[in-house]
Amino acid sequence: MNSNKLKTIQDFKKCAALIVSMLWFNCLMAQNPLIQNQFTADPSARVFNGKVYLYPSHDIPATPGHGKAGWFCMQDYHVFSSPNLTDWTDHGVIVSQNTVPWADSTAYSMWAPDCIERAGKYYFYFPATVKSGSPKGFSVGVAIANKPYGPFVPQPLPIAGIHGIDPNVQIDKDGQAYIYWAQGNLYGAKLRANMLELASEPVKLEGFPDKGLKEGPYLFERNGIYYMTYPHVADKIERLEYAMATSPLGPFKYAGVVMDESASGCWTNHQSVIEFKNQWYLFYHNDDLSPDFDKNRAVRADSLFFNEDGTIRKVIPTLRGVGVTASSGKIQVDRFSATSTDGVAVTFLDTLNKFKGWKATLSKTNSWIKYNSVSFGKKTVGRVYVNACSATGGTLLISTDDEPGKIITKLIIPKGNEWHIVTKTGLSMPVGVRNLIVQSIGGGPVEVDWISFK
Ligand code: FUB
Repeated sequence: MNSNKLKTIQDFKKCAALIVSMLWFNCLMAQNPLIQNQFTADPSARVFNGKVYLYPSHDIPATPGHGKAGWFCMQDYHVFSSPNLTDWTDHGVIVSQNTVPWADSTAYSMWAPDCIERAGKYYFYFPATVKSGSPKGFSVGVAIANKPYGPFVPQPLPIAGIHGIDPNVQIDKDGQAYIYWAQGNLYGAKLRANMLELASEPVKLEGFPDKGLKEGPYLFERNGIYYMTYPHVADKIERLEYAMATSPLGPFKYAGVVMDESASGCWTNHQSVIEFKNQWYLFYHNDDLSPDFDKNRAVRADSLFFNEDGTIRKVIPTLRGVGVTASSGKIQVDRFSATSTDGVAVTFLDTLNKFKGWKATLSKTNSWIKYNSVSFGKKTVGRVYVNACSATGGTLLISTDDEPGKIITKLIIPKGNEWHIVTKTGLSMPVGVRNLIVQSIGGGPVEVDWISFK
């Protein structure tokens, strides 16, 4: 083959790969962590108008003159929404330390927020360091909007009577609103109907372990039981616990652990709990995108279940997270539901830019990865795309494991040091929601970034 012809073929292949990647450009992340284009923490999830809205803190790395090195650095809040817990939209900045009249715009301390709807208005509660006046430290402010994603207008002053962090607001069945916050221990008070002023003296909530920092209160009600969830340093770092009561301000009774301390050692955790389409979910955070610095966190979600007696079953954190993944999107198999363990490693694609995400390496014959709940739709014939790299060359078996289990294809990943999208058409496709299995069945190690079907 002459060199001109070869060049044309190479150009064509590059062009085809570019077009294929552009087709996936708009797909947002669906697994844990939920948001992978920025650091997010302290997730307060809410269901408004049939969608899930996520109000997290927004961690950023401190830079000289902006925030304190080695500490939390947060200057604003974004809001995200999802119709299905799989596709997330970033609605951008809703409140910033530069636009809150009473907040110190040099403090970078916009910590854990919350948002609630009352009579068609959305009230966004956030802690920040006060600019001047007494007492110094954290107060809690409110910003109001007509839509869950803003625009939010901050109130000129913080809520009188609250000094602390991590506001959480709930409206009880009788219409009475309550606000909770933390200041080493957990506090609560009634809110007036305007949602801007306390209607009762703050009380220290009772029934929690005496020792160890408690913060991040988040209350929800189910079947007449009020569940107060909170992070607590029972030992060295935070774990998520809960207590139960029969009224919104308690007294509470300690009921157990919702999530153990993070295996990665992330010092903080922070939670919210929602019911969405008949399933309960726990939102929390970890340090997935910044394993060497746990003040740059990333929010996650996993399913939460109750026992018959109303107690909460401990949630085991997963990478797979929640929601059904469309087979036509990028299925990030490194966010697996299960693996063979032996011969499977998950590492960053680019350690200099961790926002690019992860890859899975299947290094041994028969090593495998399972990714559950992929929606294949109704098409019975299709094409697979695998973004892979194999220095030695290898073969993948792609199948589904559930009844009726199905081999979709055997795919040869050619030898080479470059990542490329390997594709094969004319495949007999599974239909409906299936668990996907990717297995190495020969050759050498294969690195896989994502898989997709069209
Ligand atoms: O994000 C800053 C603080 O870390 C939060 O306010 C706490 O709940 C902890 O997550």
